Amino acid sequence: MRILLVNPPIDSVLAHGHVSPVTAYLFYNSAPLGILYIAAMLEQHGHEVGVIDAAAQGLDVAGTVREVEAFRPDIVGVGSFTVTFETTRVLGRALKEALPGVPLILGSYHVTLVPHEAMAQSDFDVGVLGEGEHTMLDLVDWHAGRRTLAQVDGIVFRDPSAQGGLVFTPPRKKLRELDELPYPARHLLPRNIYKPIPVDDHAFPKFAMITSRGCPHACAFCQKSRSGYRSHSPRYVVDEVEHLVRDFGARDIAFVDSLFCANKKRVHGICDELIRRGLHEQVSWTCSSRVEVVDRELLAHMKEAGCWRTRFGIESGNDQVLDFISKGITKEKIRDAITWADEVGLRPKAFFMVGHMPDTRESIEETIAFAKSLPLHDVTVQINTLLPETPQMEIWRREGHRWGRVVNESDDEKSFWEPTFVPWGLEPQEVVELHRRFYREFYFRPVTLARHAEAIESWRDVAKYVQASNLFSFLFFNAQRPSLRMLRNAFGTGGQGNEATG
Ligand code: B12
Ligand code: SF4
Repeated sequence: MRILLVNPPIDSVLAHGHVSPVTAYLFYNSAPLGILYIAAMLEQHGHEVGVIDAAAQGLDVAGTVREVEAFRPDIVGVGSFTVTFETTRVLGRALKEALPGVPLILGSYHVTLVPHEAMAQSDFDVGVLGEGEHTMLDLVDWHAGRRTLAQVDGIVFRDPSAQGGLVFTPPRKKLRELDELPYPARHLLPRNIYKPIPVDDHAFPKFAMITSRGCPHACAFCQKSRSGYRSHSPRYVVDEVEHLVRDFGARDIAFVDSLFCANKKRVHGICDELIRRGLHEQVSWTCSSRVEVVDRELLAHMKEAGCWRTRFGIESGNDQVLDFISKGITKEKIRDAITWADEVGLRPKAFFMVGHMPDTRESIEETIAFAKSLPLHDVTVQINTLLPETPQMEIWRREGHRWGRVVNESDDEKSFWEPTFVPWGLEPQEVVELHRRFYREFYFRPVTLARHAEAIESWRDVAKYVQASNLFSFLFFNAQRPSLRMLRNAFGTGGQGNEATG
């Protein structure tokens, strides 16, 4: 059977007139691994599979429909996050008109989290809830007449005679033996279309890999909280690294697991195996961790095995906020982990958010000061957004009025970079100003500039910073293009810059 899997275009995002540089980098910097795992599984079972990453390939809805038609698929699957759902809805309608007899399957986070809403608002025939590898194989069987939809676990499908017009089948069991999966079918996408953001661009080509699924923790803002952690064995992980180096010429790998370092023994095992096979000299890598999991010994071993960066979720520098978001970490632990990572040469990067429910101007200022007091090399700062089915959304439903108000209902690209939820005591513009100030205060310091200068080894490194000047001016000044006046203001030679917040 011919099956086409699509990562949707971002027309609704583009419709805002001007795509922010953050979006331009974020939407195109990593392959859709979920889709590629499903594609690999279908190929393994003898099907002809195509993959379109419409956003990364620069296709709009009309262009995507043309590509889909050209493939002549028997089944089309589209995977949508919440931010891309609006375009996915439009794409679904266009595909239904162009290919009326072809079953349209909707998968990935949005339909999994809010299935009633996603199905009610779209023309997809079936929604796949959770992991899609085995469910898609069963759906192919259904299309071939070998089983009914009711016999496919983990889906929602339309049935006018059912209550609400939808039937939910029993949940699909989570995959236990991840090592049985084939590697993601990266060969189905054009080569090297994904470009890392400059501060994450260590060596190219760079590939994303995922070595575990889910997360045992329960941070209030996160959709991965308590999602059942499972991992690949060190051997499988290093086999895949070897495959990426040998078959794709990988020079850098981002392990994009929610929590790569959940299990120290496994990470030591991966490091031992990378070193044993000499891969630590051929490819570098980065990963995520939690501060309370790592120790100096583990971080040093990672460095020896080729890791050049660890990413830590810190989120706030205020104790009450850390408690509220159930981060389960203390400032002391944070300081220890970041200091060790820096000492062993891992160039630590941290994620922060401003606009947590209990945040005030003072707590955000405390967070900025805390970030600056740590030996961090880079930060990513986002504006807190209430995502569906997170513990934070539960709090909002229960007692939201205590904490603040929603100022923008949209789930579009503005989420995370412009306020949607604003705590009482703060104005939306103030949150934006504090967010951009966080970036300016963190980066425009001799110590951070020196750390970045140290990492510049070639003209390519210089060029990537120049190319990203629009990204920096957006993050630092909330402006689309850099200007000399902004820089003068930033370095304190021209008074306070209105451009920064205007
Ligand atoms: C890598 C990653 C990215 C990469 C690649 C994204 C991609 N298209 O895969 C990049 C950097 C581009 C990215 C960007 C963003 N991301 Co992101 N990302 C991740 C991350 C860390 C890993 C995703 C992954 O590869 N998982 C591994 C695969 C195997 O699992 P999977 O994706 O769940 O796929 C399975 C099922 O979902 C399902 N499935 C998936 N697709 C399809 C398609 C079909 C047809 C079917 C049937 C099934 C199906 O089957 C798959 C295999 O079992 C996750 C967190 C996480 N650990 O999962 C966040 C996550 C997915 N990202 C998230 C967000 C919010 C974003 C951004 C909005 C960030 C931002 N601030 O702007 C953007 C939006 C990008 C976009 N185009 O929509 C949220 C999603 C929330 C939501 N409700 O949508 C997550 C869950 C993080 C979080 N904890 O909140 N992201
Ligand atoms: S923020 Fe990180 S540690 Fe917390 S629940 Fe989400 S994935 Fe897990």
